[in-house]
Amino acid sequence: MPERFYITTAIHYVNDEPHIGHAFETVAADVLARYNRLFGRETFFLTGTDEHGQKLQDTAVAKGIPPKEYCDQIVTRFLDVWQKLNISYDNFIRTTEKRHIEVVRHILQKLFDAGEIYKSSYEGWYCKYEERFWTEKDLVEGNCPDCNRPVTKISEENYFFKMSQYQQWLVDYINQNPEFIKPEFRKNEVLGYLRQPLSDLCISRPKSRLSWGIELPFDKDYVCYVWFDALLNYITGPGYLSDPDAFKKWWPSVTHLIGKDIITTHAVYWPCMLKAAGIPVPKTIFAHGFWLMEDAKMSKSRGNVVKPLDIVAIRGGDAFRYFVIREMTMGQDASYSEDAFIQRYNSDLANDFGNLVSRLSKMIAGYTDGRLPEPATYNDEDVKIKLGAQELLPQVIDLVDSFKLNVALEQILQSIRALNRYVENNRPWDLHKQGNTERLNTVLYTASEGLRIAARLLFPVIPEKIEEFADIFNAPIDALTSNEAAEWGWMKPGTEVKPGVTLFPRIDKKEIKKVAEEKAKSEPEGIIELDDFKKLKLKVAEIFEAVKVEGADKLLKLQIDLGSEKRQIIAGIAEYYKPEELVGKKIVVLTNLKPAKIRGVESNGMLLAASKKNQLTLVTVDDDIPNGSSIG
Ligand code: ME8
Repeated sequence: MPERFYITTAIHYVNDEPHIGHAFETVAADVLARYNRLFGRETFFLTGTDEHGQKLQDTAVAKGIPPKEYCDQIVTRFLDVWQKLNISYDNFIRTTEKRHIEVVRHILQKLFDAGEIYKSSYEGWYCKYEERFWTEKDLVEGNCPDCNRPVTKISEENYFFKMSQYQQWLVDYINQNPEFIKPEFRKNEVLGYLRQPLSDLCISRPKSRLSWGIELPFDKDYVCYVWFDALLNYITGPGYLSDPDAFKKWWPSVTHLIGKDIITTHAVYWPCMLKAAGIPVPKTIFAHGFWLMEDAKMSKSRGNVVKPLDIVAIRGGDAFRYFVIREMTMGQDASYSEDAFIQRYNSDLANDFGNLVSRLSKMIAGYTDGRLPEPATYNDEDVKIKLGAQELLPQVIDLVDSFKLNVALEQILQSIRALNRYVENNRPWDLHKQGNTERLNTVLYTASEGLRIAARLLFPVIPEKIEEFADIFNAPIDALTSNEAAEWGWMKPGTEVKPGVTLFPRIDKKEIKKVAEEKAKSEPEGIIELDDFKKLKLKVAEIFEAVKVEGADKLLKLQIDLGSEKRQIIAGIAEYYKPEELVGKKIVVLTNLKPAKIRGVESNGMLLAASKKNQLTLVTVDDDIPNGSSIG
């Protein structure tokens, strides 16, 4: 029976477009899927989007469109990015699809009928952002322990899944199955979590509070908790209800590739849910680390979110894929910076690999009849190259199977560097001058065949470029990636070679700047996202003192009352208002502007005013609005 490989990513929330973290996860799953196909294993790759829940409902409401319509819009952005990154998923699942809703309702009913779900009243602290309840002791300084946002006390009737009864079973299972949670330190983290008593899981939300979800089959006043819904995508995808034979084929030989922040839902809730439903648990859950931006956490409020398409615009999808896979030790965090990207691309792809391809193909064109020459007898150095190339495949299989994708790439690049040294040592240009055709032919063949074997193993990471490579050596990509092509000697002497293609033109910093400027020009001017506007903290303030700034005709120094605090701001309004006219006015102030010194005087905020030619009027609000009220 052939070996099988089923890989999933987390399904991504569609409340925003994909960032480098989402893209890394999807590329990494794609690379694993493509390697497994290359190793001759039957493979199924599932990815998709998580479309229910509070965050999504809130975002759609804020944009003024129905949630499903909003999901339809954002999902196209995900699909666009996945297409540009060459993601070869076998199935894309959206949790709003009928096939998934049926599975969720089926499992809920099954667990309800089996007495695994009960109704109870509950009082707890609810974090709207994380969409989950916390107990008093979980809170950190009164806030959500996960995201540090404020929580609200909620008391309501809900449905609960009897998760607590599976605690001991789960601990034993984790201990007995070292393949289940990876890397090892994450396994220990989960076991640490399971040292505390496990609670039952609240799996419903009353429709009065949240309507955007899958209705419980046994109570139409409730929808399903978004995580209970989302996790089930992994069984919907391969056909749990729609195609039981396919499901049996793929399940449970599944690897869930997820980020470190969602390990508890995957390694605790999910196996308990499956156990209760009588479905075997997944083979492996692998938690990768996070992408940081120049060592800092990415966040919208910091404005440092790395968008994959900005990098793709520089040198295409393959350059992005190579960078993220080479740069991240799976399991650890990694950091993006433009310098690191340029450095990695130029040294590995442009210099080591791209240069060798172009030099070799040119030498074959220049020193032979444009065809791959017939090698004569191999000397020790040639044999070493051949053996190195033959050892590469088993090494890469081992590394890929243990999720060491960055090491696998380094191994392949080392073999390419060895080929570069081999060409330098054997100096085909001198052999050509000397008329030593036998040796010249052997060197050119050995270097080309070594390069082809390495390039074949780069296919899962840079598929588009390896297709171009295959074209240079006149091999259709399907042939190059077939099992037979793993063998030394597969490329036959006499094969026509196309010379001089530059697979990876070098990049410099100036060029990146130009690409960014062109992108900025092509975007509609002045359009901002709602989230950009939300960054502005506008508040009502009352002016209680106003004086002129000495030596500055246009400036007034204002003392303002923001309810919870008093501040000083400097405003260029002296030509339009006398200081005494201003006292008592309720104005609108941008409060989170970086403090600045204007003519040596501290200004902490900025007032809003309407202006046209020689006119200026302050933006004011009615007197009965309390100082400090938010605007927006
Ligand atoms: O958690 N670096 O969706 P999501 C690397 N819908 N990975 C990152 C990251 C970063 N900076 N930020 C996020 C959800 N991720 C749920 C999953 S699965 C049944 C439901 C990863 O869109 C994150 O860890 O917030 C997760 O694996 C994935 O991106 C989707 O995150």
